[in-house]
Amino acid sequence: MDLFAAERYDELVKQLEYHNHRYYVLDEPEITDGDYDALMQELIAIERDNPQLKSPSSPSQRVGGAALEKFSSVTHLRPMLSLDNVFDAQQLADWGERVAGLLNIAVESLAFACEPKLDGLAVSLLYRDGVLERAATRGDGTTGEDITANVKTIGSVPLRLAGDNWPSLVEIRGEIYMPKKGFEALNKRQEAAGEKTFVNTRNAAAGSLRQLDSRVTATRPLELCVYSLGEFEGGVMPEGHYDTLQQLKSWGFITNDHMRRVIGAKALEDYYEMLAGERTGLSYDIDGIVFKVDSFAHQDELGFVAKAPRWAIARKFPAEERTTVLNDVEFQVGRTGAITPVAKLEPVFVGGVTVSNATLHNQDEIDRLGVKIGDQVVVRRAGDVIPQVARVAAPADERTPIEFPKTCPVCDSPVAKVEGEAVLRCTGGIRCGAQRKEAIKHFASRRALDVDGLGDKLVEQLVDEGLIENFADLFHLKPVQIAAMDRMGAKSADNLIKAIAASKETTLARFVYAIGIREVGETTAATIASHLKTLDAIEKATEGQLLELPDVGPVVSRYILEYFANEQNLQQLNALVEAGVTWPVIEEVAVNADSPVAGKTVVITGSFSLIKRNDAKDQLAAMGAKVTGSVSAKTDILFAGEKAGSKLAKAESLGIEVQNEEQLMALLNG
Ligand code: D41
Repeated sequence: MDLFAAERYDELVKQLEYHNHRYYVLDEPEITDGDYDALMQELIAIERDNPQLKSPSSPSQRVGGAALEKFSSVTHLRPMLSLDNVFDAQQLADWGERVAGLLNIAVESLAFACEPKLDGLAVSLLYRDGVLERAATRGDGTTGEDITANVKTIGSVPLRLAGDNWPSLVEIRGEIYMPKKGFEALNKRQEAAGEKTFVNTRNAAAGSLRQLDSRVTATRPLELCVYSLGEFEGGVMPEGHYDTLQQLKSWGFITNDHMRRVIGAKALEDYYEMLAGERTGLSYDIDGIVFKVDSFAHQDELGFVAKAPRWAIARKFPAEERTTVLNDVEFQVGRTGAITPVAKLEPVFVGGVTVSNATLHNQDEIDRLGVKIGDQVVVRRAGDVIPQVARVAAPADERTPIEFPKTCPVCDSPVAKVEGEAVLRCTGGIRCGAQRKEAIKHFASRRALDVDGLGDKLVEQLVDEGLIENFADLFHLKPVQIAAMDRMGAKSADNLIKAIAASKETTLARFVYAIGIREVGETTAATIASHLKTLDAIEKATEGQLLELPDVGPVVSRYILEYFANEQNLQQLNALVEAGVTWPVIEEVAVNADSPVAGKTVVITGSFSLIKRNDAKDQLAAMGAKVTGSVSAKTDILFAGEKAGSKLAKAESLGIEVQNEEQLMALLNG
């Protein structure tokens, strides 16, 4: 090997790391972009001639590499928790009092860390012996996607930790976001290139990180701001949040320079007011303020409830509101025939996106708002929430009342209102084009039969062209028919045919969910499948049997009975089975009659961090418990997770034994 090359290589790596840090982290470059590029090109040339020199932490990774087929999934070493929210000063003060009370400390002397809540994507970076090994999205908190190649292109992410005293393994967590300036520049570039622009900084950051080609990510103005530690081995943990951020800074990360350590509850509110005032002047978007109990000893003592730590809280900014004009109201027909009035608004930029449609829900909501067409209305939108009409700002001089149609706007069938329901429904059933489309979209959706590549637009077109009228027709589509649709070619048609064939192998739970019985969501479908075990048994189930099932009440059982009493539905199901839709046989599980819950009636409510509620239900049932859906005098134990709500209150008022997640896990683990 060329010794000179090896020496020069090490020197270049050091120089590039140094200048990278000066440029991206300190914002104080010492050399021009051109000089930096020249060093990078020299490095890349040496790597090309001496591939054995190139390491995974080489600065050349910053420019991106070969595109991936797809992201692989990553299980986090420790779950990435979420943040609970509060929305006003009182709730924030209550939180401060509550944590101080739990710690047995006067809130006036408790130390908190305060920082802006960046509006980006939470990520986890794993460093082994100081080298960035893996970067992953938060995902659902337990598993995320491996985005290592993309993250390496972000200039402010150290590929190797600076300084020393780093632990042998450390997981560092933070937010990847796009600063406002970079976002505007990116959108200008996109527009000039005839590419799609992004509606807000968060979507732009997400879209840029989700690129399979890291060379594209390398061109996007992303930043990382770090705020916590996950797994930590072979080193000395800092004592609290504030110290952690100092440590992270010394390792070469950017931390938020608005972070403050304060004492007492009053300071929390002061900090909120101060930063809320500076919000628009910040170089990045924030959607609230995060408050954390500073000391790790205190954090450990407080622990967490379900998925969120007790020791942290986000105070969200109020939903943004804007005034615009209600130009018209259109009526949309959903999968079950529900007719929803949709407000057609003069487009208005609110909460980070341009809004031109908002749901008006139903007649009751329209009456409550007292809104008529032509009025000035206030539109509200917070974060990812669906835009809403909050109230009438000013009635128009000439106002047109909103009138619900007498017949379905799609199929002209009569509409009906059921006693006790606020919604109006089309009575056309599957004969209604809108209901048919929605039903087929639902049938093919990810959580149902999961037909990859069968998007909403394509379903609409296939129905409009008369190629599919019911679920089973999907399985008889020919490649040439699909290839004739918009934006489809022979290759994509072929892929879709394969995906449709693959979707035939499903589970009974997915199948029951897919057929779209009213009020039967994923959870209820899974319950029905796991208890009744065969489609035949489900078809023949009596009201009594259905009411025995957890979470099935009189309304749901009536819909199930109605569904299977309908001859057309039964023909549909037969046609699907004949087309080859199958699922594995559900085995009988042995019931353990000696467990502490054998023969007991239990209810499980709220959310849990270590187990899915349905899995807990199945395990409890296997231990001989009767798991039911509502708390009554007959209930023996309520297992309550986070946000347990009314069931917990009822159990307490009835004096029923309540157990928390820890106790549940201890029970399940024997
Ligand atoms: O700036 C943020 N978006 C932010 C998010 C922050 N400053 N701190 C955070 N702290 C946490 C805990 C307390 C769980 C370590 C967070 C988040 N979590 C978070 N972001 C997305 C989910 C959770």
